[in-house]
Amino acid sequence: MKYRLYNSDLSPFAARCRIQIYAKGLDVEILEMPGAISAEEFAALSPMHKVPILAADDLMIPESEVISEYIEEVETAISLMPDGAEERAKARLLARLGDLYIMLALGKLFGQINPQGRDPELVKYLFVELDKGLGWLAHYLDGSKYAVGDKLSLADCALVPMLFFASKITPLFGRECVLCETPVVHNYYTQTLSDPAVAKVHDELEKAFKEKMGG
Ligand SMILES: N[C@@H](CCC(=O)N[C@@H](CS)C(=O)NCC(=O)O)C(=O)O
Repeated sequence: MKYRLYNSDLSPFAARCRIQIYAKGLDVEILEMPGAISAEEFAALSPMHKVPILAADDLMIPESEVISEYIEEVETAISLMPDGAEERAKARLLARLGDLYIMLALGKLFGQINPQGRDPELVKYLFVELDKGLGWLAHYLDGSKYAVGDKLSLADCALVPMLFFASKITPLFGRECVLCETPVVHNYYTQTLSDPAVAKVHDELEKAFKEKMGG
């Protein structure tokens, strides 16, 4: 199978797929958007026009969660799913919890970074939502190195990029270390960074964030 990932180094959703790709050692051509192909060519790949998109030969797969599940099903040599049904449910729950309750709030906060035109009521509401999401994540983390046990899983691929953004964005609103306020989440985040695939993507995120935000 020939793979291409339409990527943005700054996208937490694309970062999720890259952690998985690196951890599995897959041969994937990574195309940085915008720029790798024209906007018209990109628009023709999927009606959502969002990165990431995985091209697997001629099959175009959008949506990071769907890409991850697809890769997991076809590239089985190294598994990023836990062994038992209970642990698998937990991995899926944590990734979903991150998507629905952490990343959604962070994505909207991203749109409020510029103090000019910021909506203080909306920001207040989004922080309530983010705190709820982080609290729910804390509830399910058990102090293991990874989200589920002692092995990297799709849950970590989803969560680490989100926590990176939480750590970078919230100080711009005066919350210096939102992760430190939830120690179990902070410990999880820092411990997971010792994983080579996670560390590589974390470096890519740092670099892309610096280029975009200048610091
Ligand atoms: N639910 C999607 C979200 C993808 C997404 O929002 N990607 C952003 C970059 S972080 C994007 O391409 N935005 C461009 C747009 O919305 O036009 C996923 O999980 O892949």
